[in-house]
Amino acid sequence: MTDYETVSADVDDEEEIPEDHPRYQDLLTRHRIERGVEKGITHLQGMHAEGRGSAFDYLLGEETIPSADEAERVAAAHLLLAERPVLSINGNVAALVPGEMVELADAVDADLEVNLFNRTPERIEAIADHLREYGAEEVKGLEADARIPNLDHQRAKVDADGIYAADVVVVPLEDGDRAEALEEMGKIEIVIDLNPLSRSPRVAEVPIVDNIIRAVPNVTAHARELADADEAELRAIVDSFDRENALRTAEERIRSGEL
Ligand code: PTJ
Repeated sequence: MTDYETVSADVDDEEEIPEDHPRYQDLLTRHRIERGVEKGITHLQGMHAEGRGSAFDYLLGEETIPSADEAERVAAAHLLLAERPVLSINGNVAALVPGEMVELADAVDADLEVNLFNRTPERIEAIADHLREYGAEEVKGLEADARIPNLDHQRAKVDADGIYAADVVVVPLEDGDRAEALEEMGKIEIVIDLNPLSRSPRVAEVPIVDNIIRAVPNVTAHARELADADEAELRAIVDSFDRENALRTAEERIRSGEL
């Protein structure tokens, strides 16, 4: 047995997790979700969601596969082309990648909007405060003065000048109902989800089958690299993308077990 296996699941600070631990990303993710629950940001159900995600990530080899990297570049191009891009934040996203979402919003000039399945005023406030601690200047989702049509749960509540009016929406880690309803509204959706069979990546214009902790910084890196690209170049990147191939490649990788 190595010393690594004795790393406690309840370390006080994520700095205590050794970066060269073979399961570093998984330990870091679990730690952030636990802290999110303690801080009132992440719902307990978020732990189940994380468990599902981590099983798929294990089978993907816990790395960004080439088709996901391509999808992340296409996502960056869509966000740079967008008139009103919005990044949707739930309790898992806020716990896992708060600073990374703020950086991406900054790189592509997007809004951040809190949108929750298990919506309470306390959680909305806690998440908005958390994002502000990580440098967000404006956080949408508190007004909730518009509704996504054909969706009868809390996730229908959006800001009229946020997700409701957006042309491109980043939708990470959620089930498919809202993704389908947003698609019916004609939005371009970029979905980050480790399960290629889940409904949300299947309705997305750009399905990103990757762990959000790797995906978001990589979309930002692509956006920075494409910052000076002209519209024709960005459109060519977007048009060349084959979403079916991205989903198929990820599923094959997971099913084959060839790491
Ligand atoms: O904060 P709330 O109240 O809005 O609730 C959020 C949760 C996550 C609880 C809610 O949206 C939910 O129950 O989602 P699901 O239906 O469990 O879907 C989550 C999806 O995200 C699953 O397909 C997981 O495989 C995937 N997933 C989990 N962790 C990650 C992930 N995908 C990428 N990166 C991850 N770290």
